[in-house]
Amino acid sequence: MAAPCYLGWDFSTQQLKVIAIDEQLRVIYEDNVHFDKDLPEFKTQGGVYIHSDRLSVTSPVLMWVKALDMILEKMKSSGFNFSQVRAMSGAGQQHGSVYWKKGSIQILKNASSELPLHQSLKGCFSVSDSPIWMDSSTASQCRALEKALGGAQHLANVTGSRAYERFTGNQIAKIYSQNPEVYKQTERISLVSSFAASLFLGAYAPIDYSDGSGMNLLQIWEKAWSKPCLDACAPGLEERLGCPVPSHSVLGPISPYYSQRYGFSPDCKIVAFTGDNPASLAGMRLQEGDIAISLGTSDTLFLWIQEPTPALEGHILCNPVDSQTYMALLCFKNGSLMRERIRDECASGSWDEFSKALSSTVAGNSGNLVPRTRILATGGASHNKKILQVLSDVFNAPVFTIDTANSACLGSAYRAIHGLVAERNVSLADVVKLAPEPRLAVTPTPGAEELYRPLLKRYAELEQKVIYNPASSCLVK
Ligand code: XUL
Repeated sequence: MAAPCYLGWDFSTQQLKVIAIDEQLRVIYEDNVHFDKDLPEFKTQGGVYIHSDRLSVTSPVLMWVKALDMILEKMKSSGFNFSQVRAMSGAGQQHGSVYWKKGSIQILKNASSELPLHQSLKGCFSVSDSPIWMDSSTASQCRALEKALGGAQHLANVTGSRAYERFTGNQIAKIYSQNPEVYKQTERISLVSSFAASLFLGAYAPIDYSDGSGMNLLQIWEKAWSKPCLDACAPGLEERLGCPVPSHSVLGPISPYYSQRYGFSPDCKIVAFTGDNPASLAGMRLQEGDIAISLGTSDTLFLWIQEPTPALEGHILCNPVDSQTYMALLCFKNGSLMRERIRDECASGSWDEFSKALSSTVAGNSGNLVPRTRILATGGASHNKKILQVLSDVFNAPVFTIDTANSACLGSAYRAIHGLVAERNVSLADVVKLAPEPRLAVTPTPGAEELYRPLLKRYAELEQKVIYNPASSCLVK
């Protein structure tokens, strides 16, 4: 019998990625489908459509299904042995939502293994273009939600965040108010993560606590939907969302579609999918006291936290690997776009020039933004040592990287293993003991601290200016 393996998926903004690991946690397979390049028929840019108001941003939901068909075919033609897969989990870009039309559950359940999935599912979505995390078109819904909950701080106390435009409750409220008929025809609303799990399960997958915390709808302490929030967004929302579940839940076996079409074992388990940032927390094996920084399409900073106090900035999410604790998250929406723009404008489009310019710039911003602790870096730009050096100087802490830049994918594969044993009180840390330790990449430049400290105040002022200047799209939190 072939050695068991575990799959981790990442339905991210620009591509679909997969990783397979063996029982020793070694990566034995990696693949991806790039939406713009491999599925040009959808005509996306960076995997998305930016609409004429410049605020609405969506992705075609069928593109995600077709990408799954394509990546599975790629795996099959490269001889990947699907029968080895014991369990899988996955990640999705956070906040995005998928609207299943009435009756779709039957189509999902009975999809013919003779056909690629996207052909069977093409009539299943009441909203063909899913709003995603880059959308910022729901300012009026945000104001209404905060008002209904007695203010921004009160909403944050309940759900972990004040109202944010990309958060799913506000997106649902917009769809309901603009097109109540479409909402009425919708029997189920999934997050990108639970939508992806549904494709494998052949049934509607529940939303997990951790990704569910990015909706402005979940009471993060009680881990149940907040009735006042649901009522403020749209009628009949609770039945359209289903019950949220712990992130480590085993949702069931894989749908027969995959056994018949690709040769998966009918026993292969689907562990709840979660958001990409929560999955990265698992992939980076974050411990209390560590700070993780992910340099991707968005730049995010997150930490494991025991007793959070929700504030008006940033987000508190349920922890994806330990239901008793939380994770704090800060998100800067235009991370890689900003870096690419600076590279193009100031470094003739070359990363080498960009790195040279960085290293010739005198360090200057000793943060003390955070206590000195390990920083773990991941995401595309974490390959660039000069960028890591700036991080190390700003935070005045050593920066470590892990072997893969795909921490959400790897974390999903770890979570697949964890899901099989979590009920026996085995922690994720126990499961991933064998994984290679993060590697020290850079340490702070001596003297950097004194240089950076005075810049903090100026940075905060500039940040406020940019955030409150609607004409600027440089930095949007
Ligand atoms: C987090 C956020 C982004 C997306 C990117 O709040 O909006 O990091 O998860 O996929």
